[in-house]
Amino acid sequence: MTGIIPRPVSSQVHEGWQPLSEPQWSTDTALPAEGYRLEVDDRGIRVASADRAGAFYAQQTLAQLVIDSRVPHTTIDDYPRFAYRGAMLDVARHFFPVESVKKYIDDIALLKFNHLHLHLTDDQGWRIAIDGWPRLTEVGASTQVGGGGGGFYSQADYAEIVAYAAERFVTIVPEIDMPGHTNAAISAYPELGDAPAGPYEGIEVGFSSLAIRSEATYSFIDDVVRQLAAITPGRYLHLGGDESLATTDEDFLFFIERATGIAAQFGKTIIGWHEMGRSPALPAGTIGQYWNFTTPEDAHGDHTLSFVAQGGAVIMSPANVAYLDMQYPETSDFGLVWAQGATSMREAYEWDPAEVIDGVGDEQLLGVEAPIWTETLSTIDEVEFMAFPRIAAIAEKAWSPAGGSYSEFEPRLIDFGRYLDVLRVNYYRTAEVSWIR
Ligand code: TNX
Repeated sequence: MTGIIPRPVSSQVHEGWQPLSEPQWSTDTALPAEGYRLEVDDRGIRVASADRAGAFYAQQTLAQLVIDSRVPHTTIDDYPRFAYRGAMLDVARHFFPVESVKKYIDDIALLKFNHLHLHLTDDQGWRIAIDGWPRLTEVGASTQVGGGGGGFYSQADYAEIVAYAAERFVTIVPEIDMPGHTNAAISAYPELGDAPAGPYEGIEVGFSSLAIRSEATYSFIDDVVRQLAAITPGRYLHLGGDESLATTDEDFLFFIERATGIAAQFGKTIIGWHEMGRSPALPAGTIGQYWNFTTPEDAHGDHTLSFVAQGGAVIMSPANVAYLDMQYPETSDFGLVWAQGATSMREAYEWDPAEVIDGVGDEQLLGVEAPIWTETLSTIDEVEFMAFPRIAAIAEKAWSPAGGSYSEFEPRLIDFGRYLDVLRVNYYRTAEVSWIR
């Protein structure tokens, strides 16, 4: 068992230690995509992988094995369970400058995540410049939760983030949330909305809707999605679709068919929050992102199965275990508790993505994603504080084989804490973990 945190534990026996030296790299196309073999013995350090991502992950593992410039003798065969291993950062509720996003990319790359989903728009802010729609940034980007100004990315900023991520084998997945969560866009261009909107800096959800029966809405979506597709080399575009409580059912279905139809023309695979699966008219292959609980309530499971029935797959983000903005069990100054209360380290670890929804097993799963929403988080330090260490549990769900045990995971977590200390990544020293061994 290697796991997402590879540091050796006492149950593993090592014959010896090697001084850290330049590994010998080789390509072995028989190895799985993104996988690697790392061997350390008397002869030195050898890495084989089928692709460059695998070599990068071997390097991440190796860095975590080093103690006092030495590496334990070991053989590690490692490869991912899922192709899509995501983290999500909400840059709409609070704006995070480019440098902060880069820091988070570094952070998630430690855990072999390969996608960063950027939640770019919401009621409280519009964060990406769109040519021809200057008020989106002049007005729509000027707000955030609690006030204090907002911010946005120019398309050049966005390209810089995309390039930085690519160097770490992370693909950016941009999200424009619609038809709800659109107050910022409507405050910039009132004709886009069903009701007039002013700036909003609170944390309620579900009160805004684009004007569903107006053609202007669809020219807007066409412009936004075309420009975003052009600056996004990755395969996916996320179109939201969650919590559209201010849109009637009939309008929602009409809207989803139109909006996804527009986006599909730009050659991207669409991702939507699982409510989008209410529509029976999704472009083939559309991916559903499930956010309800590990025991699905009401029709949430059925809406998710609808993506599978329409030729797509599922990304698992059950809020009660994978939402990193949920509080830890001891009180913390940050975070929310709506998803069945606080989430312990153990709870974040003890679930299986293939056992959440009947009919959504490994075959139907594209992967797993750990979102962090930022209503209560305004700096990257605070984001790290909530995300780490629980994000390591979700990374392990995404990367490692099913069936790991928490008692085996916890000692590795303690080692990981030391590694985070060295790298100056902030994390919450939850009392559940005995950080000093
Ligand atoms: C739910 S579940 C949201 C977000 C909030 C988050 C806070 C879902 C797709 N959306 O709008 O920020 O809860 O935890």
